[in-house]
Amino acid sequence: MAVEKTYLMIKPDGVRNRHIGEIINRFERAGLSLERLELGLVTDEQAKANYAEHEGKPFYAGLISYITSGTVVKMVVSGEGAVSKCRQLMGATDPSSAAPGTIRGDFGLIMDENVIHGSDSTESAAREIGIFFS
Ligand code: D4T
Repeated sequence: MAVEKTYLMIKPDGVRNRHIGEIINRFERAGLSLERLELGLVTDEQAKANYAEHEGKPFYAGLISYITSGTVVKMVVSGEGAVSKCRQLMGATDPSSAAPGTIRGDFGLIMDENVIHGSDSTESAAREIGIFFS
């Protein structure tokens, strides 16, 4: 499998609930490497660029205000098959259907605040790394 880079972001609820260490530990234990790591806020511009595909949907405004509401952890992680490996570790988008043992299954409660974001393809990863680490 090819070595890939992916963009991950611990969302405001994950930071507020003090899950940063545990989440990063899971990626490292899975054999992935941290390439970039930054604590900070997401600007309105970055949020809109990252979630452009959801513009116009009923949950869009809430999504933008939520992701810009507090400190996040921005990360670039690399490793063999990093994109799909990270999505597996994260679990389903909706925490109520995410499997136990996944990050969202263990730490998430509701869809609107689902702990972590991860790129869904190598193309999205390149785009998102450009948005958050330009
Ligand atoms: P992200 O992009 O945050 O990693 O999530 P996913 O890739 O797993 O899921 P997504 O793009 O479909 O959703 C983005 C973000 O919007 C929230 N959301 C989503 C929501 O609040 N209501 C909804 O109905 C959907 C589909 C949760 C994640």
